[in-house]
This record gives sequence, structure tokens and C-alpha cells, in this order.
Amino acid sequence: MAQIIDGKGISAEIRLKLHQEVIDFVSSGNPVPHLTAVIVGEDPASQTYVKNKILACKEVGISSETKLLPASTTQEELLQLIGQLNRDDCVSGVLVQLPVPDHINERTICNAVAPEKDVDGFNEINMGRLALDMDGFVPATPLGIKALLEHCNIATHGRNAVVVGRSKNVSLPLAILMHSDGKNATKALDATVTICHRYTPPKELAKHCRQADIIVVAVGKPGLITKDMIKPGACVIDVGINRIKDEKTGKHKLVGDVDFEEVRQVAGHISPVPGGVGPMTVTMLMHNTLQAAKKQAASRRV
Ligand code: NAD
Ligand code: L34
Repeated sequence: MAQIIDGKGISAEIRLKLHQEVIDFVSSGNPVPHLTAVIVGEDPASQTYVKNKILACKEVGISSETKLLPASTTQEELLQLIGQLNRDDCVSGVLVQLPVPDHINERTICNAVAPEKDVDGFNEINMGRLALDMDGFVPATPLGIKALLEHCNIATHGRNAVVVGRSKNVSLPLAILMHSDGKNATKALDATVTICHRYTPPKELAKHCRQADIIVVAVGKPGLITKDMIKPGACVIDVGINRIKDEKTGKHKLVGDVDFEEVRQVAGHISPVPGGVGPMTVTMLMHNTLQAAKKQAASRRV
């Protein structure tokens, strides 16, 4: 039976350390780090995720604000707000929760956040820096997955990894972080990485997965990864979040993309949903916000 990776517990440990770091930073005369989250529209999942981020800010001593904008907000209005937040010295980090409504261009919005406040790491500058092994903000979900692997002492150097999904916000930065050189600034994982996506035929997906020592799945399809696709002892990280109706109870529940009950019988490690990658995403956002505040304080001193 696989060891279950306790993302919630590991998050709590990291948050305790971050809290102490924030206390030390502030008691050396620096302003309290501040995160501003922007939500456009009324997506219920976005409300839950941002609520979790605001609660985490309280836990680690970061001040925060959520700007709730109506779905009718124009792209121009959103860009104006981002401009204001970029210029506001009291704001250390800015994030625009995705998705944004269809009439707003997601890329234009991500690129408008100042790179030094881009705690999501979605701006083209930070994505470019990650791709080039340079220091910058790394997106929170990939950073959280790396922290889980490290915390559980999962060997990655020279190992085979499969990333299922090719999204620009999760899978691509994760694949970069997994294959890049551990000796460079991003302290990456040195694995051999295969990326599978919607056009990977199911038989090929199964074949690639069976070769993998580490499988990370970020698709949004419950039950996509089954027991027969797993090399015995492999580490399986489930990023997917799906809200489904439980046939037995009739209630709604959260599941990932991995058939958890089956796969845990063969895997060496497995992360659950909920309580796996989700809390780590929130925790790594706290890490990035503190780093942003520290870098801004240092650049004001010179
Ligand atoms: P996305 O939703 O933008 O895209 C889905 C990806 O899955 C695409 O790249 C597509 O090519 C791939 N795909 C579709 N069908 C496939 C198939 N049959 N086989 C292989 N690949 C297939 O991706 P995303 O934004 O990375 O989100 C993926 C999932 O992860 C969603 O369920 C999302 O809610 C969840 N998510 C969770 C966290 C977290 O912190 N836990 C963070 C971000 C996203
Ligand atoms: N800009 N948009 C921006 N940045 C992000 O980093 C995100 N993401 C994804 C959606 N849009 C974004 C998140 O924050 C997904 N995501 C996220 C954040 C938190 C959780 C899951 C995804 C989370 O807290 N998950 C809990 C369960 C939450 C629930 O009850 O629904 C878990 O245990 O998995």
C-alpha cells in the first residue's frame, strides 16, 4: 500500500516556518508583507480558493485584501486596477484569480502584473526566467509539488517522470522545474520528463506512465489514471480537482484525476484530493509573497 502524501500536514509545517520568517522580517523594521487578490465574476471555486489564500495570509502574518469585481468589468478597467496595485508601495504581491471572463484576455492580464509583484509567476518575464534557469517567481502549484517530492525524499535525479497535461500555468512550468538542472538558480529536479496531453493516444499515455518513477497528473478528468498504468512503487501526484456527485450518498465531493483506491495498491507514494497539492499551492503563494516583500525591501535600501 502506498504512503499517502499529507499535503495539508506538510503545508502546516511550512506555514509555521513562514510565520516565524514574517515575524523576523517585520521586527527588523520592514513593513508587513501584503497580498492583494483580484476576482472578476462569481466563479464559486475561485471564491473558495481565494478564501483559502486569505486564511493562509492570516496564519502566516501577511496582510491581505480581496478585490471582488463584477463579471461585467472591462479589460481596460481591470488593467487600470492592476496598474494602481503595481504602483502602490504598500502592496507586495498581486494576483488575478483565474479564470477571468471570456471577454478578458488572460495573457494580457498576467503580463500586466509587475514582474516583481507577480507572486503567481504567470507573467511572461517570470515564465521566461524559469525556462532559462534564472531566479524569479515560480508558479505556486509546481513549487508546491517540488516541495512535496523533496519532503517525502522522492528521488528525481536521472529518474523518469511523466507530466500529464500541458497547461501554461501548471504543467509547463512543472515540466520545466522537473527536468532542469539542479545546480542552477531554480534548484530543479534533474528528471527525464515526458509531457502527455489531450492528443496523446490512451495506449501511449498508459505506456509512458508505466515507465515513470514519478507521475504528475493535471487534467481535470476523474479516473483518468488507473492501476494498470502505474509502475509498482512509483510516486503519483494528483493535481486534478473535480467536483462529482457521490453515487452512494448523493452528495457532491472532490476527487482528483487518479483512481485513488486502485492506484494506492501499487504506488509507493500517492497524494490525495483534497488535502494534497491544493493546500501546497496556497502555502507556496505565501512563500512567494514573503519573497516579493523581501526583494522589494532590499531594492528600496539601495
Ligand atoms: P487545463 O484545465 O487548462 O487543461 C487540461 C489539460 O489536460 C490540457 O493541457 C489537455 O491537453 C490535457 N488533457 C485533456 N484530456 C486529456 C487526456 N485524455 N489525456 C491527457 N491529457 C489530457 O489544465 P490546468 O489548469 O493545469 O488544470 C488541470 C486540473 O488541475 C484541473 O482539474 C484544475 O482544477 C486542477 N488544478 C489544481 C490546482 C491545485 O493547486 N491543486 C492548481 C491548478 C489546477
Ligand atoms: N491566478 N488562478 C491564479 N493563481 C492560482 O494559483 C490559481 N489556482 C488554480 C485556479 N486559478 C488560479 C489556485 O489557486 C487552482 N488553485 C487552487 C487553490 C487552492 C486549492 C485548490 C486549487 C485548495 O485549497 N484545495 C483544497 C480543497 C478546496 C475545496 O474545498 O474546494 C484541497 O485540499 O485540495
